[in-house]
Amino acid sequence: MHLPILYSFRRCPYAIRARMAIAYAGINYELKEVSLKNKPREMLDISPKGTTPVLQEFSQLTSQSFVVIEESLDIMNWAIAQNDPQNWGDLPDESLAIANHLISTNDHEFKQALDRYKYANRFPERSPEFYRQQAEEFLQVLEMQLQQNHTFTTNFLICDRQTLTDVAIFPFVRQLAYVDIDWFRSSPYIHLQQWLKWHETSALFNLVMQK
Ligand SMILES: N[C@@H](CCC(=O)N[C@@H](CS)C(=O)NCC(=O)O)C(=O)O
Repeated sequence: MHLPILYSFRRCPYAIRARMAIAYAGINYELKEVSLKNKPREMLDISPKGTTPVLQEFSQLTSQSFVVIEESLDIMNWAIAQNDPQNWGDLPDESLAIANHLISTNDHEFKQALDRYKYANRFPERSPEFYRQQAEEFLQVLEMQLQQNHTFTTNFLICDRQTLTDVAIFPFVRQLAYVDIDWFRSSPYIHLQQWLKWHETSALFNLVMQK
């Protein structure tokens, strides 16, 4: 039997969330760490757009390549469709729209501001602080969400437990925090700081970051 292959780049936030969902679902897979500067031909052959992560699944019967999934969110959903032990995908109906909206804002507006803040020298039209303020609009939304969902240990974005939404967004907030960790730690986003700490000290995150 041919295990699914995940083409991944260790520090890529999209790849991190895909690896977390696959590990959470307990799926056995073969990890292929790629260099973004020198992407392997086998990966580009199945996914010419050339972004990580890419998941390749093989038919059980023929061992032929069977499904290629080129978007990290789709890989997360593929994983939890197979096994979802803590109901990451099982959200209260009224929360579904919020969850989708948060992930979409993360992947578009927030990601763009994050890149500009992180690589501010490539976007000299404005200061790093300007881009950070753009990103903070989303941090404020997250902070408000977290305030609403209390637990004893930490707060989560959608309800009183970790769901796919937390995992989909956390690697990006982590990236932003470490651009200037002193700023982040002294920022007013207290719940977000706790939430980030909870996720980055979790066994799951540390498992998928192992070298
Ligand atoms: N929408 C894609 C985005 C993936 C993505 O942009 N990954 C980055 C790495 S973090 C990438 O591969 N960039 C191409 C490159 O740097 O050549 C997804 O969710 O999987």
